[in-house]
Amino acid sequence: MAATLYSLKGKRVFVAGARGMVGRAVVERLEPEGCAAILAPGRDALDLVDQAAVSRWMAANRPDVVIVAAARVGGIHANDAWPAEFLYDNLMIEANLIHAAHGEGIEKLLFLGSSCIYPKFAPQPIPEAALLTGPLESTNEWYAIAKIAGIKLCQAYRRQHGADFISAMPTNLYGPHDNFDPETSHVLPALIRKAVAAADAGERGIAIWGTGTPRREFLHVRDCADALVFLLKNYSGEAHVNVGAGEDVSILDLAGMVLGAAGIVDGEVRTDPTRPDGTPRKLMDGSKLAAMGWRASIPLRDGIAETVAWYRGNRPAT
Ligand code: GFB
Repeated sequence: MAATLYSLKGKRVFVAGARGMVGRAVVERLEPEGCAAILAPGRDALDLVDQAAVSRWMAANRPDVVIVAAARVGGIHANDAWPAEFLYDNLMIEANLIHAAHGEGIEKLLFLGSSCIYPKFAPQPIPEAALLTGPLESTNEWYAIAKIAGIKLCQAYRRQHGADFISAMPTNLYGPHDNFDPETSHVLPALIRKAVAAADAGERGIAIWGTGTPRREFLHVRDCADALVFLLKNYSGEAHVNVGAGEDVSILDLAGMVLGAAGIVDGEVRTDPTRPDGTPRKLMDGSKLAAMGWRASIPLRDGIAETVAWYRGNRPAT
């Protein structure tokens, strides 16, 4: 592979969203890079929705690199139930950070989006070029539009001001420190919580939302953090880059895998078609990142087993 484009050694790196699942993994992954400082303020120290606070903080702390891993996130129900928060908070967070980064002459910024930016019926696997070629999935169009605006902000500051701002679009992420709340979480933590509860209660199965037929691609958050650091070091360009695992699975099969990991072999999965399915399929075309030399390394089964064990050891006492 060609020499690294941008070294993080000796840099002051600001991880926005450092207390979230992705931010924590990024902070951990940055450790061997020899950064001068990793700046990771929590919400109590810096409210990213507050433009004046973000500008002040950025001027006072002068990072060299900004990683925008902060966002209001949630599963299909949370997206559908709170469109105002998902649109407003995400627009404010990214606009505040990207604008302030430009104002302070930051050397490099990485913006994190989501695979839901693509049209509901995009070709599979989804190439980066599918962006803005068709209507979005209605349950998460608020979040998707905010994330599309973030990509465009990075492109606009690059075009107009020559800023080295890049965007990465990860697929559905999972791992330790995820949100396991049954109503607001994504599918994988929700299924882990249900399967562990069933195993603890000596039950043989779980109920899932929707028909179980949608297919999703899952990437372990450590793989995602590794890809983000890889992109910071090796990529500079206007186009966003997909970050995926390369394989997808039906929700029904996923439920079987989670049940097995929780210790329920050949368990029963009850579907609930009154709850939404969302996008039928969302498999990323990861060939652009693969051509640069990066591939995911944590198999889904191993990642699920690890996350089940993490949840068992870290869930709040009831
Ligand atoms: O992960 P998830 O909430 O979001 O749901 P999306 C994925 C699929 O799993 C849907 C089904 O078909 C759900 O109906 N599912 C089955 C469940 N059981 C459950 C359950 O107990 N909880 C949940 N949450 N789902 C999100 C977007 O879409 O993906 C976000 O809404 C973001 O904006 C994220 O982009 C990555 O994959 O459908």
